[in-house]
Amino acid sequence: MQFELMASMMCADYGNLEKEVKNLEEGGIDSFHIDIMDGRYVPNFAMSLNDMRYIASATKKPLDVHLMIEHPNNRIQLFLENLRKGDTVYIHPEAEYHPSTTLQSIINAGLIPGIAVNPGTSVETVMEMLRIVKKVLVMSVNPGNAGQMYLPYVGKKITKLLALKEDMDFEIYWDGACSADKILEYAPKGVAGFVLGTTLLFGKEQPYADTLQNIRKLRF
Ligand code: S6P
Ligand code: MG
Repeated sequence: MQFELMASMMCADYGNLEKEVKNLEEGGIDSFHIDIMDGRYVPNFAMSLNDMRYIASATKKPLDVHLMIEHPNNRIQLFLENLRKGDTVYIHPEAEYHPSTTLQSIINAGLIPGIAVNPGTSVETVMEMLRIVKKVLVMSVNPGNAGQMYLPYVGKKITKLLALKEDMDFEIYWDGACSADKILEYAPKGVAGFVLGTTLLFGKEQPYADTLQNIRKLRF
């Protein structure tokens, strides 16, 4: 079964970031998920521009940049100019007056445009944007923190999005409290990738390579 695994780098050990990137890369991670926060759109500060720049310099794997900031269009160039073809930038539509303008800036920079959909945001609210983006990051926890509980009502939204993805030409990604049983349930249904944080990947006794291999060996 084909699916992507992304490492949520806000959960990494910042005392050993170079080693963390290397171990994840050697362990077979597909991309690095970068949670950028401004303390306003979400009640936390996680990663910022310099963290993203460092990880971009430390790996050739794609970056998956999740902007949890108010009015990203005001500062989007700072991020775009430090990214490469094949990297993705997600915005939260609620954080922007004109999200389609911001998505166009991402497209114009040659990057992959995405939206992040909060647990309380309906598919109907973002319907027109589904025509513009290539990726939809479904938040199965409220944005802002790692280590939260999965919100089960998000499952119905994923079912709705799965029914639309072929016609509207986008892929669905999972972000928040991702466990092996979620991958077992949703990869066969067509969810293209999963962000791995404290639930499955970080802060465990197990080396990243073993965890990632065990996920790839899941019996669907
Ligand atoms: C949350 C953020 C996520 C988390 C990730 C952590 O605001 O967008 O990317 O870092 O979900 O995973 P976990 O398994 O600790 O919930
Ligand atoms: Mg995220």
